[in-house]
Amino acid sequence: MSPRIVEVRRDILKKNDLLARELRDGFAAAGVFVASMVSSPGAGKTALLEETLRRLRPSRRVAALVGDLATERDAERLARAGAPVRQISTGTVCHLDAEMIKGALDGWTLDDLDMLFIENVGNLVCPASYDLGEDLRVVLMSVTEGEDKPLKYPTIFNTADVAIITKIDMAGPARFDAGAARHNIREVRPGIEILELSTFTGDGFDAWLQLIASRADAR
Ligand SMILES: Nc1nc2c(ncn2[C@@H]2O[C@H](COP(=O)(O)OP(=O)(O)O)[C@@H](O)[C@H]2O)c(=O)[nH]1
Ligand SMILES: [Mg+2]
Repeated sequence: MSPRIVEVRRDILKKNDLLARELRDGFAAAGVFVASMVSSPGAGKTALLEETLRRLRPSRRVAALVGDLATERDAERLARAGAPVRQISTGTVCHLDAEMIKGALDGWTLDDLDMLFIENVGNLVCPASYDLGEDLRVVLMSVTEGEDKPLKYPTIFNTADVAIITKIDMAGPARFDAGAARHNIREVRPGIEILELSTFTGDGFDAWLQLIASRADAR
């Protein structure tokens, strides 16, 4: 990369960081806990969030923002849980940024919410550098992706607060080595909390809900 391009990129990221700080202050002032989800396409973010919204909704005022290049499909799936949901269509952009979050929140009263979930565009590269003002960044990795992905895409893993290994109902057929996956995740992000779950069978799901509730209550 030439110095000029590096400079422009740095300015963009700085602008994003300032706006993300503004968002974070606004969320804190309104008492909204914000969790963002990142993963490769198809790791199970929408399925996990749909079930999360459904299970939290009786006791918490939850909402979601979901980013994709095109279509409203994920927003339609998440809306089935009965929570307010907005889709952010990024066009050709491979990540969400703070400005998109700010725009998508337009017209929503943060005081009416307890928790906001953000599903980022499915991608293990671009979303890593963009702070969205979230309290918790969760990276998902499914058992069919290969245990080496944390080593190949370290930035997305070492900027996350929690890692979830998804689709553990398929661990056997995928010949998934959980020990190796955990080792590789902690190689790039020492000490990170790692959960294993299946949205389909519900195995491990309670631990995820407990984690979210305790992080939200602790903030
Ligand atoms: N076996 C299995 N498949 C899952 C699970 N969760 C999601 N899937 C499937 O994985 C595919 C991608 O899920 P989706 O939620 O759209 O992933 P996203 O692209 O990360 O939002 C879909 O076919 C889901 O039905 C799970 O716990 N077990
Ligand atoms: Mg999705």
